Amino acid sequence: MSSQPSAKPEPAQAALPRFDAVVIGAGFSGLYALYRLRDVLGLDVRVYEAGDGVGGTWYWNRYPGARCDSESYYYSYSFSEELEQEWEWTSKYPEQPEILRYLEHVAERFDLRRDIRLGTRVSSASFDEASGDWEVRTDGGARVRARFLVSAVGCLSAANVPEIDGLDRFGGDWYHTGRWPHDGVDFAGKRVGLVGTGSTGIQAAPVIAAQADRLTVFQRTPNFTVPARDAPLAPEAWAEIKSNYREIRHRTRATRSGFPYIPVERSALDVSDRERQAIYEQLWEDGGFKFLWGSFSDLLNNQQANNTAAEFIRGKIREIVRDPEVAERLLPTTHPYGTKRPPIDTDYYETFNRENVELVDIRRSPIVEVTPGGIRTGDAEYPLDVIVFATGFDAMTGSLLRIDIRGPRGRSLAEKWAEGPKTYLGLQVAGFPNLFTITGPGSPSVLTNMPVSIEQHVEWISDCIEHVRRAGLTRIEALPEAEERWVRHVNRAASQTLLMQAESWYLGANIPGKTRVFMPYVGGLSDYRKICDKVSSDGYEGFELSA
Ligand code: N01
Repeated sequence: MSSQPSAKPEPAQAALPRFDAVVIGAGFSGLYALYRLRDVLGLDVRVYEAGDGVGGTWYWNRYPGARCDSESYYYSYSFSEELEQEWEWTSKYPEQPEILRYLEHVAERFDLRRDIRLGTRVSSASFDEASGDWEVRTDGGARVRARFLVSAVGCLSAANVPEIDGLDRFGGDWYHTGRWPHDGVDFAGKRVGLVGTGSTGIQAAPVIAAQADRLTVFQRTPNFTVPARDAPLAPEAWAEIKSNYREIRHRTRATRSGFPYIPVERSALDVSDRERQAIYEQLWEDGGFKFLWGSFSDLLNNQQANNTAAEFIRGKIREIVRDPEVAERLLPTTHPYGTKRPPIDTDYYETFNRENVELVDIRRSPIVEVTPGGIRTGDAEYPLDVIVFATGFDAMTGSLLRIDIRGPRGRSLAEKWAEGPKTYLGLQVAGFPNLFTITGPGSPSVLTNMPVSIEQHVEWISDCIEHVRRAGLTRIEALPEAEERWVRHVNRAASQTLLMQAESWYLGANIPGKTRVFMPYVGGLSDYRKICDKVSSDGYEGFELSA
């Protein structure tokens, strides 16, 4: 009689290695969560990171032109004054390699690496009611358990490669910008197709155009972009920043968006046309996000006010782009300015004055298929050697839902979020005890300068865990009614703005079939911080704490 080889029995949960907390991801948020939970609270923490290095977004997004579009001195951690004083950025908007070096430096400086397992993707996590622990499994087959599970997976990490017929038969090479080869891509002598004109495509196009033989940009939605005006940071500028860091950080925490700009209270409609034009001109010259956050207070909630900024940028496009037909194709008309995440650029519109650059309007004539030799739209076939997809991400929920997360009684997060994400404060999900989501949906996150939001979340979460432990408790879970209330509040806040008017990834509109729900909280980081602080000082109102 033959017998089947019996599968090796899995060890009982009690025999698994156990941590106080498992953190998923070692980017900006995971690194700080590890520091805070391990070095401040003294917990036993394990971090799993899918990449072969730390850095998260800045590990994966190595595409040409990748740089931060918040200014370096405030797109950084504030938790360590020593770190602030010893690190110097070379320019206003650092390039990806420099930001990655910064995060690697942080990992070294705070001796974080010893608790991070690189090249290890968390495949599932399930809550065990009997022990009150999460059991976490990795793609390599490891199993561990932990009292707390902290998601630091990032809001923009699950790459979105469009399903286009024939891509598997393409004879050249294709890449997604969020999964860029570490050795780079040599575009010299190549005919390159770039699909997507969001922040990424807008950063990449000028750099690729300067290297490639030809660049064809496939544009579905024309975008508004404002010049970054990158420049090296002179030693005097540094001295000034370093001596003012406390004030700068204080300001980032006090503003709606986490930028240190002094908030403006004026309406775009309260000034004369001449004055308004002068303000926009000055901000266009200064460059960067100040154009949105430092111009007028009502660009995102008053259509007429918004029109003034939109029309100013359209005027700039007409001025910069020499061919009027190309300029016309570049004019954004489908959404108000700032309702898709606004990019900033270096010579984006100027790129369309180059002889070797072509703009294809795929809204008018969509891509039909990828052929072995290029891309075919309804109108024509464009011969290509390389295709670059700058087509974004399954934002805010994608990276979390790619993990099979199950709460008590096996209910999955995917089921719970089938109609869109529901959270309490973007920090916890009812029905998933002891799971925390750093910059989760329902928090200001992507509408802000991310490191400021990340620090606020990590600090709130670690204070909360400390509170639970000090009280001799073991479990904290958002109450369904508190979650419902918060979800209603998030929706109401979004509906009072123009942000609902764009087909944006904030709404999930970029992913076919994704439920449309406005995911980030638009009420502003400063007020959100006060709400979170009040919840904790009221004894974690809206959460159930138990042993
Ligand atoms: O992605 P996006 P991204 N066929 O989703 C188009 C952050 N970021 O990678 O607008 C054809 O914004 C899509 O068209 P449409 C930042 O938060 C930060 O550029 O949906 N085209 C759009 O043009 C940013 O917002 C930095 O009609 C398709 C583009 O691809 C976020 O990352 C730098 C398509 C995608 O734009 C994502 O930006 C860069 C299809 N099937 C990015 N699907 C910093 O510096 C999508 N598109 C910090």
